[in-house]
Amino acid sequence: GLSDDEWNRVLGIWAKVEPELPVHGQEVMIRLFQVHPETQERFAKFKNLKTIDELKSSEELKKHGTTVLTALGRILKLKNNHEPELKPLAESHATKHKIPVKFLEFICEIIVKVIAEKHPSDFGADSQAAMRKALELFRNDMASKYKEFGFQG
Ligand code: HE6
Repeated sequence: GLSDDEWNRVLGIWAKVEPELPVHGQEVMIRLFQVHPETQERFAKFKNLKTIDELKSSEELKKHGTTVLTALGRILKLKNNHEPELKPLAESHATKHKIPVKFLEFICEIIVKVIAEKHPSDFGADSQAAMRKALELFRNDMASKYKEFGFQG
């Protein structure tokens, strides 16, 4: 798990992200689709958005980015006790969307980069390391829940 200091760093930067969650969420989704186009294919409602302009002007994509980061924020705030919140997310992503753990790795890496770009003076090396650790915990626990739901990920 993470130390108290590490959780304080994670939740401290998250408090700066939250007032502009839709902007961060939109950027994360667009970046995910650009860097890993195979992830975009998983979304029936987004796979037809071809150009960067189409991605940027999609209110639905912005809304989805907000949904994703809201869910992640809830999980982070539960620190090491995220099981009840994580379980339904693991279930839908394992059995319904069938999203490989690799794709979760992709989005986690992009989340760190987007936060680092938007908050350069509040997200130093120690905070980035703490966030990476929190996201790794999230992914590992998603991966083990995936297995419980019979998805190898
Ligand atoms: Fe997904 N997702 N997601 N997801 N998701 C979500 C929270 C998805 C995610 C990573 C989702 C995904 C494909 C997520 C999804 C729907 C992810 C919520 C709350 C919902 C929802 O309630 O609608 C992470 C890290 C978090 C917190 C891919 C690819 C990745 C990497 C759908 C295809 C799909 C859907 O609704 O179809």
